[in-house]
Amino acid sequence: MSLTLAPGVTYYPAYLDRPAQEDLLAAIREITRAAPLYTPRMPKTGKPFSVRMTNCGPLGWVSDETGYRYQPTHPETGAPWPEMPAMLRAAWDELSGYPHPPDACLINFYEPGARMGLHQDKDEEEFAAPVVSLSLGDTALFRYGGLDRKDPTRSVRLRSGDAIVFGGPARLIHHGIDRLIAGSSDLLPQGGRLNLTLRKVGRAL
Ligand SMILES: O=C(O)CCC(=O)C(=O)O
Ligand SMILES: [Mn+2]
Repeated sequence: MSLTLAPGVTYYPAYLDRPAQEDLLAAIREITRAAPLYTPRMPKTGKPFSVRMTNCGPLGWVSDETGYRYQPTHPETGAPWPEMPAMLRAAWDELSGYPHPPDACLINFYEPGARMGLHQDKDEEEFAAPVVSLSLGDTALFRYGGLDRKDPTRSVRLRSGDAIVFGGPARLIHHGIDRLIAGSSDLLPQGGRLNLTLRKVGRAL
């Protein structure tokens, strides 16, 4: 089942059932053993993000004082990012409508008080591919607006197992996470939320 929230924004409530969420969580735990969550910093100011991050796949999104970018290695360990689990590739194939594999999966970990300000995903070269996002753990208030930062916004609650895809006319919409709803899921024993965003970074040949 899917709902079109706006042109190019498709929401798939309960896309992953509980066993699939548990499998994905196990795969993420393995990834974080090889590529630990780290605290990114804002370009220029160096202010730490409240969200911790890691990546899997050939490329990973990182942020530090020098800027935002994709790179093939973990910023702290220097090791290549772990492989993307097959179930993420399967989700991309099912949801993206795009004929090439993703080359990056950003993994965001939100502790109960973490948030993510309104932003656009625009560090990729290939905007013909959508962004496919999966949520695990506590429900989050996802805010989305338009191409202009000042456009009106709406919000949707992303629950554990939900998927949301934004592409086509919505590929560059502003979006962010206002807050988590504490205690809304028992998937993560300590609470909090994981979000995975699959992206095609480089141009397809
Ligand atoms: O956590 C989310 O649902 C959104 C994450 C996001 O927008 C990003 O990582 O660029
Ligand atoms: Mn984003």
